Amino acid sequence: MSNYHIKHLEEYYQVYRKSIREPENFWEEVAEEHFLWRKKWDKVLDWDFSKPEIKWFEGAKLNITENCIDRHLATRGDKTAILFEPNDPKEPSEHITYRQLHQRVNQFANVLKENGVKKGDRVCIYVPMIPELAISVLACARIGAIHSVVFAGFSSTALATRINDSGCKMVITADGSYRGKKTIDLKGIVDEALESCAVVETVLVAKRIHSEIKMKAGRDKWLQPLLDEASAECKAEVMDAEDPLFILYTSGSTGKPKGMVHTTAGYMVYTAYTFKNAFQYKENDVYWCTADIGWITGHSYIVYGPLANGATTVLFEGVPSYPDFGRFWEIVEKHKVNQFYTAPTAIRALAKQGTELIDKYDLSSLKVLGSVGEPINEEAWHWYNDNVGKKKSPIIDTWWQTETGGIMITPIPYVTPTKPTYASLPFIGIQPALMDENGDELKGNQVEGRLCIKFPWPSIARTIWGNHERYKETYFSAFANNYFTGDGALRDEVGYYRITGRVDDVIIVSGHNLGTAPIEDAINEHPAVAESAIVGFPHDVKGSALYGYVILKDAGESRNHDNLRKEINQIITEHIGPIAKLDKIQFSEGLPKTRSGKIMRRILRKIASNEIENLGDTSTLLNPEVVQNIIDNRL
Ligand code: 6R9
Repeated sequence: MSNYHIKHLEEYYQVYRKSIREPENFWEEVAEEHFLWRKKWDKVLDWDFSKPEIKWFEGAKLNITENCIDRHLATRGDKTAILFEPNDPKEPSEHITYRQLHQRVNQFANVLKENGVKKGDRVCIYVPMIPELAISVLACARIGAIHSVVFAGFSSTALATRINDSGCKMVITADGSYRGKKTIDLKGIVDEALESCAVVETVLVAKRIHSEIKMKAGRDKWLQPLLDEASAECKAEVMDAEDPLFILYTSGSTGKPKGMVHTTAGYMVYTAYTFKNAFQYKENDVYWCTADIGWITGHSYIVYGPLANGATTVLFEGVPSYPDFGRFWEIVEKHKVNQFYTAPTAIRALAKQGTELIDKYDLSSLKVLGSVGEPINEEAWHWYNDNVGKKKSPIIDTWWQTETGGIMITPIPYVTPTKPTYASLPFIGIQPALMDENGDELKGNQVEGRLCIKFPWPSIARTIWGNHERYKETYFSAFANNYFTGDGALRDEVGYYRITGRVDDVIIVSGHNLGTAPIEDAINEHPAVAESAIVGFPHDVKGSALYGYVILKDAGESRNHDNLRKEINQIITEHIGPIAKLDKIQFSEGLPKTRSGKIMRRILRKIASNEIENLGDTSTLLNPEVVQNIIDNRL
């Protein structure tokens, strides 16, 4: 198991250095020792960032589902692969063993084939967080169909755009979904979307909420009867290393969503290797990532990474607030969860509830706590560390992107000493660089700039579906021969990285570059503040000035708002300096967020600048209703 499982800091540095000096040898060793290949590669890596073209393990043949399922049958056939925890805690959880997963994926794969899906075809998966979601993803991979999962909270318009962009001939969905107390009419949304999707021939419908839905003759089919008829044996399609495995859409700052294309071998190797190390996963651990499979976090760290390691991965259908805000902790206790991976936005929402509901449950099984999706502010970090981890479970603040496929910068728990708000050190094989505005690399420590990656890693997205030019333009044009992440970062005196936020979030006030994250961190230190977001707005003298949107913990906060404003600016002055003081502070009920919990600053920026006529598309927001409220109360 050389190199595969890092156990102390010295070993990290040793392995890291090797992975940088001899990347091809390093990844070849990892690939050889831990995976099942139908045929090994002719060449480990071929790359040219100027085209850009990146190929890993060229010439190799494999099927990722044989690595995620079949390979484990001999030793882990009766081990739980997927542990399904339903929305309603009264409904029993379901343990799907590796053997059962094998049968169910094969049956599903046969149903796909019988319905005309072939290798290379695109299949849209619009399914809530139920076992059929993971199973349909794997069934596509089994037969070499390219899955395009669309988060089952997106609107019909967003769904239609994605179906048409990649030309999906089939949609897999469910009658409806549960979300806390609510049910959502998924099939109705699909029907609406398909009015503008002529490419779709077949819709397979899983039964979840047993609602009355319309089935269109010749197009729509109930899934279960087809599965019942299907054989539980389906030979895995033999894929080339660089055959596309999936498309996943990510929204750009402008224009239509980008269908990021991930390919087979490199993605498998990197997600498996990062999973094992970033979570220090050991046989018999129970691992839980609260993300939705509709996001990259769910693809890489609910499905592929864990299953490639023969792990037990929890799949949770519900929400953190149902039936109450203790639900996450109840699940941790019930399944004795060892690794828990969530997002800062969830941590802040839970922190708002205090600790009473945490104290009710036994969280002693926890060994590793993860964070992903946005910078984790200092207050949330400490709350997570003190109350959930009881100061004994390291927090891994994992920085990465849909485009990177896997975790890029993270502490390795029990190996890398953590530092609040720092994603810390690059993962094995990752070569970050910070650039100044002129495109020159900032060498040494204590520097801040734009975050790039200098050298390819196995799971980098290979293109944007149908638009290689845009791929080149977006990621490889800003800095020659570098992948540009779009994020800003600083490197501290010991070489730890702190992500300062999207570069488009950088606000220049009187010539000073200010990242949003450190200022928001400071504001959130105020005891009355639950969450905040700052944006720039035009200012005669300063160029830009800062506008803050602040959510108070107690909406009925009786204290004088002007005093609160003064106190907030005082804290900012103490933490960053008077240059970062806010010109305007609006107390609002909520912040517009994407479905994955990222603040939509584009909208806040427009409101702050009084450009409310043209707010752009708000339909994919988690909470479109807060927008009007913010507009009405703008300063
Ligand atoms: C995995 C995922 C990517 C963007 C990324 C960055 C932000 C993610 C972060 C983080 C600070 C972290 N981001 N993790 N910022 N610290 N630990 O979230 O992918 O949805 O594509 O978002 O999210 O800005 O560029 P994706």
